[in-house]
Amino acid sequence: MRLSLSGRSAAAAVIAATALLTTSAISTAATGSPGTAAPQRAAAAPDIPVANVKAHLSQFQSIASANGGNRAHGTAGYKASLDYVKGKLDAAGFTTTVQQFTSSGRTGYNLIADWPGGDANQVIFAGAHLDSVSRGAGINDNASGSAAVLETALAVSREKYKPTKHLRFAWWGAEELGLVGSTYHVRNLPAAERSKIKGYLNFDMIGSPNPGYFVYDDDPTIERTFKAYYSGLNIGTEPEREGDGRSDHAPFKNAGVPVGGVFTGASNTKSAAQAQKWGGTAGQAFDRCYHASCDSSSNINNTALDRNSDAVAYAVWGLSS
Ligand code: DTR
Ligand code: CA
Ligand code: ZN
Ligand code: ZN
Repeated sequence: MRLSLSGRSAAAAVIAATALLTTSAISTAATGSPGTAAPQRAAAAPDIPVANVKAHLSQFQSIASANGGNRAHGTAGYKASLDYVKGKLDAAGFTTTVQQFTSSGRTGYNLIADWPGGDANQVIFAGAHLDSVSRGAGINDNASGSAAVLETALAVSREKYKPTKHLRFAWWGAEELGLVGSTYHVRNLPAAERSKIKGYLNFDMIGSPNPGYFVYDDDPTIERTFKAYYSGLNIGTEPEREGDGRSDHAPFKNAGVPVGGVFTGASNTKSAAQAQKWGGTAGQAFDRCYHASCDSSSNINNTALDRNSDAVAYAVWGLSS
């Protein structure tokens, strides 16, 4: 079913129907046998206000500007970013845990936030790395993913959402040093806890200034969820190829956890065909400020950020209801 961009009620119908299909599919994928319970009507995800996401980006930019221009692992800018996110989540009723580790002789931190309730044996987990490179503020890479996951978690609280599955969110440290924080987390999960994670959703660079719309082609159920969302917007997507294994979903995938996510592109160049499909500028990088000092507040495409923030919520609701 193809929808125009308008027609929110029609989109809501697609979302509810797709989530219903997706929910039963993921329970099949997780258990290896058809789900026995009658599929319930999935709750439709709320719109994530892009203004709220942008406000988080502005906070992350201010934090970088006040701390030597970056939010890199082991710096005051990183710890201030983590404290900002934790403060919002604590106030919204999440159970937060700060997980400490050492990398390159410096202390690193992961922030894990659990939304109370839901089946503890079926966890839907969404994450983003919170650290930047030392060269800059890291607004697209990866304040964009961090802010979208934060605002989705806050929407869960605002909606007083009661999902069937348990919801967990994470903001990873030291991704730029080699997926250090997420690897530390997965390695320290008992196997019994790891097997409860029915999906890990990763969001790393989701607001690139010359955006593409890429969907991770790892777990098919999660991939179908994101593709259904974009088809509801009449946006064609492509499989994410630029970075297979180059972000925080990799340790989860290597441990046998179903993973997925969306991505708007880094230093690869947008082709003429992609520009035809998605707009933007052919022959230029998706993000010409990748890992550069110009990855600041102006290095974001608001439409892509809005669409992908809503994609985070769509997948979190669709896979957990
Ligand atoms: N690892 C990210 C950038 C990156 C490059 N390719 C992909 C593909 C999917 C997600 C992220 C990425 C970083 O530099 O933080
Ligand atoms: Ca939105
Ligand atoms: Zn990076
Ligand atoms: Zn990144």
